[in-house]
Amino acid sequence: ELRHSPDQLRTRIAAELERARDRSRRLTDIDHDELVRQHSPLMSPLVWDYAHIGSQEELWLVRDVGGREPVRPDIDDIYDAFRTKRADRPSLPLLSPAEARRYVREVRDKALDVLDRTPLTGRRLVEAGFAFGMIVQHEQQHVETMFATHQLRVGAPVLDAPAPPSGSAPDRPEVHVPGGMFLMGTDLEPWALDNERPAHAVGVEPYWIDTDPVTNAQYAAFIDAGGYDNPDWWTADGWAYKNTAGLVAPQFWDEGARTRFGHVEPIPPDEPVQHVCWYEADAYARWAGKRLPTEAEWEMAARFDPETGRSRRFPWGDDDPRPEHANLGGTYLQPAPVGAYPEGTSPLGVRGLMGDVWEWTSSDFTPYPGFAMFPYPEYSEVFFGPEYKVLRGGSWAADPTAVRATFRNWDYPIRRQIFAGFRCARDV
Ligand code: AVJ
Ligand code: FE
Repeated sequence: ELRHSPDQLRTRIAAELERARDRSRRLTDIDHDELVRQHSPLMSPLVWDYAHIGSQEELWLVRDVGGREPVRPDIDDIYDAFRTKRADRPSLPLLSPAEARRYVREVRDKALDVLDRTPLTGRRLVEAGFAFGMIVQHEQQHVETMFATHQLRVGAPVLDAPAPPSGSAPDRPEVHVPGGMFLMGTDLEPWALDNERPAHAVGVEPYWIDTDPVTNAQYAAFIDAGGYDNPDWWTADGWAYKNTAGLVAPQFWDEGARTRFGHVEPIPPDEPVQHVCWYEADAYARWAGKRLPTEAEWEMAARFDPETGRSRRFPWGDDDPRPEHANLGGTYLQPAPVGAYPEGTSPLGVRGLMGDVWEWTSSDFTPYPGFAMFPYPEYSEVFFGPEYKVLRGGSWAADPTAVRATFRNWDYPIRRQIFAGFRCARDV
């Protein structure tokens, strides 16, 4: 559960570091040219992500927690995400794939040695191993970013996966949530990031929320009804962006088929739609006579237990995610059809909240009351404001260690290459 002895915690951290590395190795175990090429100006070359993972681990675990000598102080700037934007990273003097592999290995050996010698006994975040958890999550977040790069890559497929489990129709299309007070955010999750803290009571008006995320078939009905040609459904910014970018359907759809990791295939009707930007999600919702949920509404639907009045860690309870709970961890390389994870249903009866697709909310990314930046302002504080929208729940590509029902992701409303979809809500 949430409490471990220092030795259990140390074992768990070492295992999670190794699991994260297995995943990032899998996505970088490809030809040299594919690693150094820029597959899209929206993304870094994969070899940048890989060495950046090592560089952050060096900074936080080797230097900061361990107090050790720097391994490669000469490359700090190259792998500083704030210094060079993604489009310009190919022109940096990057480590070669062989050098990057050697570097991340060397850093990992030192980080594991630091882990062995760190007490992990205190109750303060740092002493309780937060920095290790932050670095595990950081690598897993870049694994998801590398999945997005792979999806944008053109050429023969290099990734394959089994088919996801089958789905089931919902009993009812929407769930009524009575509203009231609930506890949003967390003080208890040991690996929760600064923007998820602190826990605070929030009052929510009664609302309806969709039982499932919006499916490909539902989204196709919006397209067929001329949704992309009718400005009534779009905000002014959304309509302008749609026209400039020439949007006519979700990214990677073409003539009733879609391309997924190099495979051209039929579009599964019952799967949550993905690769839509916030503007498209918002327009669909208006066409459907609904709206996007606020992040408080999303979190209440995911966590609130009406019998106890308590907020759970996850829709299914307080257990860490297991494979039967949600489509997480990149197993299937796609969302599962809605209703494929009955054990992940929330107490209110809302399905598919964790995994499958990140869900756009109507909310801007802003700090909770009592927010305290930790451990550095560039993690989330510098992003607060109206230009980013919050996404919840995690995608099929997100690792279970890197999502919680309190986890807040954020991105620009034009972003489409992320594995994002949405569900709708409406007032009572
Ligand atoms: C939380 C997913 C928005 O990818 O920009 C990675 C995570 N922060 N490296 C991002 C992150 C630093 C971040 N998101
Ligand atoms: Fe990063």
